[in-house]
Amino acid sequence: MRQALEDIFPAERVRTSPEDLGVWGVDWTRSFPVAPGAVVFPETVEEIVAVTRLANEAGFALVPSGGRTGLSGGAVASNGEVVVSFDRMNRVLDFNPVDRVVRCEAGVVTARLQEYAAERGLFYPVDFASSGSSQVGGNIATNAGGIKVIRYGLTRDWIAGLKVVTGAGEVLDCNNGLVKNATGYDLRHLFIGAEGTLGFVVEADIRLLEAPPPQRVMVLGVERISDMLDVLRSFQAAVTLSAFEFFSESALQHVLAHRDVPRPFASRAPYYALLEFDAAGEEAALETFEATVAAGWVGDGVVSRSDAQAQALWTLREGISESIAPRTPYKNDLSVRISDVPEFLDEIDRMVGEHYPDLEVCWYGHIGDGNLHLNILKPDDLSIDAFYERCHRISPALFEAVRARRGSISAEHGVGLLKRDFLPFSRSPAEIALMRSVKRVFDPNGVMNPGKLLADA
Ligand code: 2HG
Ligand code: ZN
Repeated sequence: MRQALEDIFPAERVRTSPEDLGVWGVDWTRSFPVAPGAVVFPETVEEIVAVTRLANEAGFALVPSGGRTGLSGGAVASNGEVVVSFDRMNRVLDFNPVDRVVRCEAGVVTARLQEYAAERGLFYPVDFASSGSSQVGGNIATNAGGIKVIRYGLTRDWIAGLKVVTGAGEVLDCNNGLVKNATGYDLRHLFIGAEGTLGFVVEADIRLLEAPPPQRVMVLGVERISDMLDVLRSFQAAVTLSAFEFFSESALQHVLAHRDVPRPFASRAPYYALLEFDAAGEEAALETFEATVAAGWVGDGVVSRSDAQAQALWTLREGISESIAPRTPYKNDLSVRISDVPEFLDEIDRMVGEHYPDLEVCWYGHIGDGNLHLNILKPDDLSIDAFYERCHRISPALFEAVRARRGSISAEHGVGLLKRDFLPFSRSPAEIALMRSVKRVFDPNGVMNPGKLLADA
């Protein structure tokens, strides 16, 4: 295989050392075997076409690899696959200020795209804690969401065009940055969220928008989760929200132990809401805060007085995932309709409490989008395998509760390997059969990220 790969790539861009395979063969998950056959670093679309054709002829599999910040194993190579890293395809190719569209290669790091926009007085609004490492190709492959979805939507909403290489090695230019295009099936949207199972996203046309006005961040202590939506509704009526997030006291304690940031205020609450809104609405926000206190929904609160304080408040939310990572959590990324969130959260919280009274549960997430991250933390004296085995016993009941509310078993992290066997809880047999048929159209020999999203047929 190495020889055939070296016919396409210079030797230094084909790596097979155990150290390199260990780095590029895995994402932020830690529960899957890591065993790629090689890692290659293309620099051109032609090289990606060539390696895809080779995979079809020689019968090996390919795993597309971006910033490897995924949490569902979508970029893990466990079976001798060739990992195709986009680390060297990280150029911004073009920017048109009239269209406000930037064309970039898939390996551009999300934070770099955000900076590129800011340098032009514009804004790329998709944002999350891992934006300093994640790449736009990976964001597109998972239709990444993050912390500003309530105002700006998902990655999908900002993609004006895609260049892809299909699993058969064909290059497609989908939508070409157009605003309007009524010419039939929009193949671009099939590749967004496909987790690399149909082909490679190699370039993207990404829309930017005008820079937002100054923002304020507010953190509120909320006594009952059932009051969270009343708080959301009150603020939605008063200010223009850019974010409405939540976290539990237990999640907060991990960030405080891990990062050099203070508590938002002295008093404790079981839950906290974090809001970001246009600064012009500050007075209205303070009045709304008083009203939510008077209603008994909110105990205490704080509003940012400086950018540094806003950042420190955001750290309380964005720092959670990293601060609990050493406890190798059993992770879930669930969504239900926003109106169903309080009952759903109560139901799951009760279920977890009954089954695992001895385990620590951290709740946080994008509650304003109906997206909850449930993390159960491993006790130090339990092995990782024994812990996951214990947690997985509850997965069917958990996902049954999701199905009962017609929710999603993966709101934003993707299905990958982690949620693959549970896909039928969110998608019908007819849908899954159609997804398989779509995969066969674009990837007839099944070389693209096999075993991810859909179990091998
Ligand atoms: C977040 O919202 C990320 O912080 C990570 O989606 C969630 O670690 C998680 O479960
Ligand atoms: Zn999230």
